[in-house]
Amino acid sequence: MSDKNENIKDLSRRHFLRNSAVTGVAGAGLAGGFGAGTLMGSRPAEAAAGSEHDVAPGELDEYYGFWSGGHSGEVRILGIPSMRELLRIPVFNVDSATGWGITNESKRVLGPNAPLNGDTHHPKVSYTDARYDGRYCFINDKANTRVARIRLDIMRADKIIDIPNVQAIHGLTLQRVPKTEDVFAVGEMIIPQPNNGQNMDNPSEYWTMMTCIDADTMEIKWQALVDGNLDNCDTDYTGRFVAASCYNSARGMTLPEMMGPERDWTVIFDVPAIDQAVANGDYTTIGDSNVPVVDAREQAHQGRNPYALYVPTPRSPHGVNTMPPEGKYCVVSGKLSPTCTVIEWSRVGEWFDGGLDDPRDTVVAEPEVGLGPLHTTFDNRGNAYTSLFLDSQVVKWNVEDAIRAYDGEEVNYIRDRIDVHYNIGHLKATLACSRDVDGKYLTALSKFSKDRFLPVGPMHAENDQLIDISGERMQLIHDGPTYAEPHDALMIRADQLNPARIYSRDDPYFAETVAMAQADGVNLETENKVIRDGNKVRVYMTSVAPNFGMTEFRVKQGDEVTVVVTNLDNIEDVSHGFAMVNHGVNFEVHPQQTSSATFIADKPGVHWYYCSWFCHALHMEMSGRMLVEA
Ligand code: CUK
Ligand code: CUA
Repeated sequence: MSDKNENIKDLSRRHFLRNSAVTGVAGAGLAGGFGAGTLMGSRPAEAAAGSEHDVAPGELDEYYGFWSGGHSGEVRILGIPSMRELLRIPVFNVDSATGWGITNESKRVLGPNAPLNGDTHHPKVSYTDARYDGRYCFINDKANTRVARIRLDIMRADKIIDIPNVQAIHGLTLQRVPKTEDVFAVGEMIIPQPNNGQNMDNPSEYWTMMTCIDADTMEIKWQALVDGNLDNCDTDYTGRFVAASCYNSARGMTLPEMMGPERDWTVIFDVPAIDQAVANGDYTTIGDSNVPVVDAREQAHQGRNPYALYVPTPRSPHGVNTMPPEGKYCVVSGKLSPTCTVIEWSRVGEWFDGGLDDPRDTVVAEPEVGLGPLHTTFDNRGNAYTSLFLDSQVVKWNVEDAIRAYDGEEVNYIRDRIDVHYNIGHLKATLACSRDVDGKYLTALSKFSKDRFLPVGPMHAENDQLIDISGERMQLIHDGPTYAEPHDALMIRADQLNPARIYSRDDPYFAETVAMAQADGVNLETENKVIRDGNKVRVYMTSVAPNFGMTEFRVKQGDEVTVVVTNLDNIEDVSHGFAMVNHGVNFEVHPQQTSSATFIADKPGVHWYYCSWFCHALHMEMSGRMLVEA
């Protein structure tokens, strides 16, 4: 930001304060006081028009928002339009509050030796007939090449898998029709195949792949080898195709090399054709992995590639987004090109079925939208909204008009622009990845907040802004500081989710712990008992506010101790926690839940444990002693 802009902002803030004190309302005319020219189309005063979108204390939001937490490794749930953060779901991180990464139940999901960090980008909620069905949220881990599935009844991950043969899972998307059976995960970086220390010096032999995962079993169905680096992806509304943006088609290793060619690709996969190839045994495997790998590179095929269509797309395309509600078009955002490329899905079908010769014939528009287009979202009135990283704007444009312009007609397809603060990455409108798109709100995930919030040191908050898109012109209604670092988000109607209020005693999340108790002959709901098995000690206790069922237990120094707590409270929100002082152990035990953690009692003496979740007037007294004999 230049000083001049700073001054303008400062002025407009003071102007706003003065005017709102007088009128109590910030009118749209406020900015006009400075002349539209001075403000260069920036409309900061409209930020104050949010009162009609306020969610009063005690009132509930209209939408659930699912936010990626970036390199915090988590997924967050926000209420929209209040932008109130409702929950953090730990996934690829260790979480002190819930004990994710500490409990045996979470470690079973994470797997042995799981990395302690992650980088989530693209949360996607499962579909039935292209409508959100509220069953699962899938999320990628770019940092450690994993994919997780989160159960949306208990808001905990129940499966996390490593993806072989690729590095850095970035784009992630789901089959929409007839329902989510396939999960598509994009491997971003190109690597030698196999990546075993041989052939490291020949980048022209580095490759990456698209991975298809079974949504129910979370087993990998196949991988498809491609040309170039893959980036983002999205599916169509028939269940046949998945498209991925592909940058670095020249396979460069350095920035200048990666920016070489004028055009990269959008790679579109014919999913049933690849399924069929796998069924026919027409695949290889690589290294230690037994995942079927189908060769979808251009060079592997004489004539028409039956698995993948490479549509030349201007420079380093990034976002890939299918337009609702019918899913007629796919918009690929240019990033280094000021354009978006609109591909018509039915023409992709024609190409695969032999009806079109030139892959570019699938393109029906290529509007110029502004500098640094990254992602595109949609309303229910035929408009697209593209984030412009370099311009720090959201641009609204009409898709059918862009198609007419591409056909040579003189039409202006740009409808509106609004400044965002600052340098936006993803954006998403309410329900915009589903048939139920409603064109009400749009969230702009800005990468820099700079001067929008009180300074808190060198690390600044991100700024997730909410924009009202229900009218002709976009209106900024909320600034929401967030912790590092939301990439993508999605918003679904509140009625499309039906989370559990308390745990069910037969929840599979802790079924293995229940089975362990059964093998020990312990009834978790009624008994408090210590079972010794060599130097392994299992301590079973209940919790009912404000008491643990056991206020002391005795072990020997060096014992491996597993504490299992079952919360018998069955009133919503009466959660307990179990913290063992000086042992690095704390975990959640929500109503009717069983949780456990295992540690070594390596220090002789008295060690207190206490309830870490404020649960009762006598919460501080909810404690007990572990006596460790030397
Ligand atoms: S990416 Cu971050 S701004 Cu990972 Cu979807 Cu485009
Ligand atoms: Cu139980 Cu605090």
